[in-house]
Amino acid sequence: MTKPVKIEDYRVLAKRRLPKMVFDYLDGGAEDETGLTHNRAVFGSWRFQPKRLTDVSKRDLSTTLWGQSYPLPFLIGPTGLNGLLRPQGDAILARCAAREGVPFVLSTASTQSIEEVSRSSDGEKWFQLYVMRRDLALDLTRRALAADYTTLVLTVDVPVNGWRERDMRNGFGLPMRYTAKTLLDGATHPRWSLDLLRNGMPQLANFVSGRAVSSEAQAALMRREMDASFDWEALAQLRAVWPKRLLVKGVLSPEDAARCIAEGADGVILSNHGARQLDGCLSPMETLKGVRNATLETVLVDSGFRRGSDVVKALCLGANAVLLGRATLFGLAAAGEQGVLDVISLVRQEIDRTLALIGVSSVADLSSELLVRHIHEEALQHDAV
Ligand code: HOC
Repeated sequence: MTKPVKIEDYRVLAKRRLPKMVFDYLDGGAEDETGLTHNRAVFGSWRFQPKRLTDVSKRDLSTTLWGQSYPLPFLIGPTGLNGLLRPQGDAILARCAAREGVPFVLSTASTQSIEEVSRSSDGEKWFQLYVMRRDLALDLTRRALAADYTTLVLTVDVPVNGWRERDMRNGFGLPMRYTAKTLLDGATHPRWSLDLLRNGMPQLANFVSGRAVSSEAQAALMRREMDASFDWEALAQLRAVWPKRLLVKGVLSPEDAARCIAEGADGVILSNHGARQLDGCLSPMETLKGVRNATLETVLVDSGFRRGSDVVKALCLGANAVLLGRATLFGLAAAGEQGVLDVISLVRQEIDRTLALIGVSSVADLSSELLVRHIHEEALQHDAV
């Protein structure tokens, strides 16, 4: 391929470099994967109605979160097992985010430890929490606090694990089982296998043995034993022990968003977990405007963002910023640190160009008046906005 010019090009390169089972883990969704298609299709249901004859010669992409200005209206969201895509994947992502002046969110399911990633960059880091057991969650929370993570992101859309049929068919799971099929998969992707053998084995060994998180947390995580009893009362208890900013991720309704804020959260992240949990649910884009009407607090959003224009649409509908998941991971898998920086640069340029083309010179001036909803697919007739 000649030089990649869009995120999808990085996806194609990632697919080439990764063994099928690793790519499928990254790319796949739950059950019939209708959520993956829906998350993308929904962006097309809003069309821009540009303003003309406005001065867009200078454009400002910065956004403000809790009174602090960030140069870009997107950050790098939490994703698990990034060391499978590239050795030290999370440290790379954290460094790239720091270089661009945006936060990086470390997943509980990282192949590196909370402390190691903290040491790897001096940028702003947030920690995403899965609650497997309450005592383990408390332990992770204390470690994140001690390691200077500024924000805790509590994920609430995994009371049980999503049913990921690609992973089941491929026999993808940890610890990795070595079968003729998995060995052949690795052997036919030698660049990935050699990189892992040369640079990734200590990290993976730490992950599998539990030294990356904690052995108990790791074992529970690998069995995906989530605490399905975690409720509003548990959220209040977590709020009481975490003194810094707290965000709740996985919210999809205005009522839940308003209640999170009432319980003391500093904001919500609207998400359907990149269509990896409940296949038949709404895209967070469809609930964004309703949530914005329900709260004045910070509203972030993820799931399916692949274009700068997608980010601009979310900002028009009231999001304060967007989290990128697979987009930066495609860059990481395809070309390591440079790939992540290239993806960030592409999205930045696309946002900048979109602003100019819709006649708006700053992210702060975006509003829903710039969008017209144009439902052209039967699948999109459920309009929750
Ligand atoms: C074995 C642990 O958020 C996802 C990630 C977390 C995966 C953890 C897997 O894919 O939903």
